[in-house]
Amino acid sequence: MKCRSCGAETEQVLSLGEMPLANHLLVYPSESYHTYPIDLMYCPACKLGQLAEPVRPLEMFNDYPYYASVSKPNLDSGRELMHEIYTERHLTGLSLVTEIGSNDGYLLDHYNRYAIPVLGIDPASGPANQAALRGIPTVQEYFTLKLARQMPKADVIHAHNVLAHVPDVNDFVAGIETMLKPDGVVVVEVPYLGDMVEKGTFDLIYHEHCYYFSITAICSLFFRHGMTVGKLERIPAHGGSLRVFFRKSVRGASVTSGEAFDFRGMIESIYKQTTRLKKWLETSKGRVWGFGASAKATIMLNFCQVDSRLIPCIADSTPAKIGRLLPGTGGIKVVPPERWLEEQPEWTCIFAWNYAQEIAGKYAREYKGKMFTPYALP
Ligand code: JHZ
Repeated sequence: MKCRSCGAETEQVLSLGEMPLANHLLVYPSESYHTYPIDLMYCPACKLGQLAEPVRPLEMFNDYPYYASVSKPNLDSGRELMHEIYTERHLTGLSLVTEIGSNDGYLLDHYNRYAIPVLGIDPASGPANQAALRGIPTVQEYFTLKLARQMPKADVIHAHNVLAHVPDVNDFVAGIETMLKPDGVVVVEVPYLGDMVEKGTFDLIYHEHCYYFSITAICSLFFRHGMTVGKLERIPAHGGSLRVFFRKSVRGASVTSGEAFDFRGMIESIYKQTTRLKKWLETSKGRVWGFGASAKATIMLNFCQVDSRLIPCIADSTPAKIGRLLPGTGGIKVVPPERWLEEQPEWTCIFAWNYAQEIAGKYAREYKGKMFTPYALP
């Protein structure tokens, strides 16, 4: 298979087998659902990880239950970033800040409070409607080059955790370049392939994520479309992410790094970790519930073949998830945290491990059991 970014030949580095769509939460236990293969390919030329067969976005984002505002760390980091950009770029009432994949407006809301004109673009109707209710104008469409040509030019474009979701990544980045003012800045965030491979966090691999970016991969992709790196940071989000600031420039060269990824080591650690988790769940004394019905939960539970006999419920504060069932788990049900606190199961596995500290801290006084994550067993 050819790399969908640079066109070079790719090689398969790992396979998770057939999996349901991670955010396709069921309404009824007997409801049918599709599974699709997850085969991870790697392009040695531009160092981009990518799924062999992307699923059509329409199948994943029309009924999308992920609301970024539910997780407070998202709001906090959005506020900090907004202040940084506001100060650096002296944004005024004449500026326009556009976010692609704006979800429920968790980031643009911070600009809105400073009366800076904003525009969101997101095809997922539930979160986009929520953003509109907050007063954030939101175009409910998939972002493409064609759409970019119809949009106003922006001083700042945010694209956080969205670049990996788009099969035609060259068209998407060409659209960003088209929508950006000549002296504008683009801020992109993606989970970092290097952290994922090193830590063995395979539950970040699911159909929504067509791509797994290295520094080389993201920089060469934007360079191909006339943009160079202003600043590159490694941030802790999602177990380790890249935050890259791009600007238009025809000069310079793409960044290449000496990155190398030990996929064999990652496979070994996946099998070691998931075998230990399954064994621990089967032999532990006391009830075990989950916390955080994240996309990662669906992948972790399906890969380990853990069902509702081992973990009956997962607590989560997202109204769109509560009452629904995780696909492929024999009916593990999403319940509100209040119900989990009433039950006080002896153990709680935090499947949203990226927020383990936040969740443990938030419930430290009310929850009497013990908490752990799939990657750090008790
Ligand atoms: P969370 C997301 O994946 C979505 P997921 C997306 N596909 C993406 O690209 C990646 O991130 C990078 C709940 N929660 O953010 C909310 C509480 O209930 O790890 C969420 O359901 N209370 C766009 O789905 C879940 O946990 C809390 O206090 O893996 C977290 O999901 C907190 C902090 C979270 O994303």
